[in-house]
Amino acid sequence: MNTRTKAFAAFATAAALTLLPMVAHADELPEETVEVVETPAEEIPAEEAPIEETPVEVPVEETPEPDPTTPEPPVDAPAPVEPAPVTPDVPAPAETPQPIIVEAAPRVPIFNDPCGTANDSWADPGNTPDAPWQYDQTAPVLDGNGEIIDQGYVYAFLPDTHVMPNGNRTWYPVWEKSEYFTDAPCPIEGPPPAPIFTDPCGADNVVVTLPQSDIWLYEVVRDEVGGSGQVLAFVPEGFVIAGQGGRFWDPVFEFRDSQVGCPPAVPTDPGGVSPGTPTSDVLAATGPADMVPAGIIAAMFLGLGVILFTRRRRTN
Ligand SMILES: [Ca+2]
Ligand SMILES: [Ca+2]
Repeated sequence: MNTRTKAFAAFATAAALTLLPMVAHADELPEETVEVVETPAEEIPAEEAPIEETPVEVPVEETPEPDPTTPEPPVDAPAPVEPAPVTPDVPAPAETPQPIIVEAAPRVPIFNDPCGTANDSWADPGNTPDAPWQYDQTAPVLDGNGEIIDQGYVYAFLPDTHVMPNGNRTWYPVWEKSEYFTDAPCPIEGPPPAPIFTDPCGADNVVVTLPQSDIWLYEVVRDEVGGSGQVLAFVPEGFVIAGQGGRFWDPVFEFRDSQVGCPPAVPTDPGGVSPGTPTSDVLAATGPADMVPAGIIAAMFLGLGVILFTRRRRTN
């Protein structure tokens, strides 16, 4: 037996001597001494067992370059879109320039007020460029008969580019035209031309002939009975009769029918003149003055007849 073998044999003997008593009293060990405490795997903190991640390489798919010679695939046409309602173009709001403030008052219009009312007028007084006042008037106010009861007024206003300091563009107060148009009547000298009256035979038939005049107006007023009446002469509105005042001439022109009857109508007889019917105005006259010449003529004819008869008797 060599040295190594002798050593191994000595180690084995010593070990056997140590383990034999333990094996002999193995059933005498308390059970709790051999209990194995198992630790649940899930209770092990993850950090106690870090897992080293291994990077995974993801292959990148390269996009092939388009071939210019290859025609592009057709693109699907987009779905029809419902047309939006057409709305008028609304221009973008432009910047509104600030109006120019006008502190100068407008000028007073020029009122032209001749006598009467027909030619009354007013004129724009004009303005300087830095105060471009404009002028207008309101319509006259009429009553139910169309007569002017209010001349209205004239007012001044500014264009949109200008404004008064108070923000208004219309000037107040306005110019009342009734204060400037006096309506002073124009005087007319009298007397007016007189009308002509013609009174033919018969009742209530006076013929009135009115004169022609550029100023005077006439109105015929007849009585209901008697064939009488009046003619009024007057001047138009806006005029006055000088020296008298008013518009109606005094006195009025009166007329009265004479009521003289007409002579009996002469009956027409194409076969001749009926005996006893007057054939002339002379014979028809019945007054004493008209009777004298007729009697004289009759006497002359009678005398001439007697003379001729006497001479014929003598000559016979
Ligand atoms: Ca006037
Ligand atoms: Ca008459």
